[in-house]
Amino acid sequence: AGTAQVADLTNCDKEPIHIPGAIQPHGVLLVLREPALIICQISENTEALLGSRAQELLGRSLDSLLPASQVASTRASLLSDRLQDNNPLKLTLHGGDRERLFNGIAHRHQGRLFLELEPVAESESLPFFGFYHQARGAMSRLRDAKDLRALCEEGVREVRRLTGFDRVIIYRFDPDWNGQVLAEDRLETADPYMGLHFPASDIPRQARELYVLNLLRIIPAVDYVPARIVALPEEAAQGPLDMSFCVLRSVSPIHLEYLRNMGAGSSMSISLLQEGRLWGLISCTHMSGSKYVPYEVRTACEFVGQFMSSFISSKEGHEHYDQRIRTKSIQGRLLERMTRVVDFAAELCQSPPELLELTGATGAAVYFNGRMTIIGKAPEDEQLQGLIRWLSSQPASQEVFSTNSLLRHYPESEGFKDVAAGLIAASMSRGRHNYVLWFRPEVVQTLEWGGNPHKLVDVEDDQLRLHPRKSFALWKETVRGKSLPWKDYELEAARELRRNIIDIVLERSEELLKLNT
Ligand code: BLA
Repeated sequence: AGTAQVADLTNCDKEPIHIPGAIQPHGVLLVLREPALIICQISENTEALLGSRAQELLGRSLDSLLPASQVASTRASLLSDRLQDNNPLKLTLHGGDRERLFNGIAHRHQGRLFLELEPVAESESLPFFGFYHQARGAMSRLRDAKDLRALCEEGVREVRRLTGFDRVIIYRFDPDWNGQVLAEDRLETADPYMGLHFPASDIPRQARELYVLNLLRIIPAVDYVPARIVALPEEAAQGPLDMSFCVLRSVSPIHLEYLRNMGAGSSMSISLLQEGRLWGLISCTHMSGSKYVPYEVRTACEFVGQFMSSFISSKEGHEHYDQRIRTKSIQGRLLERMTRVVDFAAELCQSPPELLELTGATGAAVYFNGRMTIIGKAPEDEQLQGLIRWLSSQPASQEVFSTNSLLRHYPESEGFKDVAAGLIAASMSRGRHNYVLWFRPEVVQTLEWGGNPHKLVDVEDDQLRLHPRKSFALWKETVRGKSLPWKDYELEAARELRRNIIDIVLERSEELLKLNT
């Protein structure tokens, strides 16, 4: 006691979110000692749901809360090695003046048996058959999606249809854990978040680690009052309760503040994994108040997430395959054009702009035998001369140099980062400093050219300290001076073009030699 750290904006990733010592109060958490199923820890909010005070329930057996007819089957389920297969247990508990039906969600973790009880509303019993039909339809639509974008669009539609959240987005992490919204299905009146980027700090490291293990989480009411866990003395002595796998786990107050600031009453998110890593999230928010999603519907959403995860790599693979095929055909056409003419350097910079398409650049320059030709958006001639002097003064190492942050290597590029924050430089010869250069602008500029979907409000407003819009602005700061990264196949295309040019040059000099002898 006394050493607990208060989480704030500077130490987000230190907050121990797996041991909050409390739950969200829409259900009750029990920790049971096997084999007698003695209640050794319990959340304080039992009076409303079970009709007795938590202190009265501590030390009693779960059996004493069950109708006689359910004791044997409940024990068999809970004491089984594969207890999770039986979730949810349908338990009738007599709480005070009446009986109530609960979904019992059980798991074991670190040798402890957890049972979480969520009251079942009359209206929510989705018959298995209806669920099966919905899931089957969803599966085939996800499987048939033609590419990653279609898969994500189908995914958000499906989850929104299953749950009725006001907004469902798919959020993909980049290699630095910043996120981008790839797909969105929302109430027409909600702000669009499509295309926005958010910094890694919005979902800190320990949360991302937890979400790899535990695939779905829900916050039905962001204004909830947490219910603390009370324990028998000998239990309390064993240290804090690890709630990594609890569905009722109380969530980070900082995140709750974030949600409230964005006007959300409720939130749910589902992990999307690739090769054991968090690839992205399906994130749902409800703007019109709180929203509880029944266990069966959550399970259906978790399935949608797992299906999506299993299709992502093949859909992404398709996309890369298509792009590779396109690159090949551009390469073929460029080669054909170069061999046809004497001045291939000039030809490379003629329209159609295949040289740009080859690497997905917005500008390029070819510097050959002292002559500069450019295409698209490129730095001024003097700036290019300076860049080439710098490139050729570098220790001769790579034949193709590339970066998405030229500023970091060459601070003089500050003056032209709006056209060349990213660079590929293919060197054609050692002595003569012949180069093909490709450029990309700062990513922030790309966004604005691409039509920023969101008119930013004044981000200095204190209310926005924690807000997606503020996050978007923060993310923009972190990518100042950087371009979108070059993809592997784009770099490979640059290397291939370099080999082609060297071949042509060699061939021509041999022809010249023959003529001269
Ligand atoms: C968790 N942050 C999350 C989660 C999401 C986001 C989806 C998962 C929990 C959930 O399902 O609600 C972020 N939600 C977003 C984003 C959008 C959205 C980007 O709807 C955009 C539309 N968060 C911050 C900062 C900190 C922070 C600055 O912005 C820390 C200082 C913390 N976010 C934080 C923590 C969690 C979190 C600690 C984990 C919550 C938990 O599981 O306990």
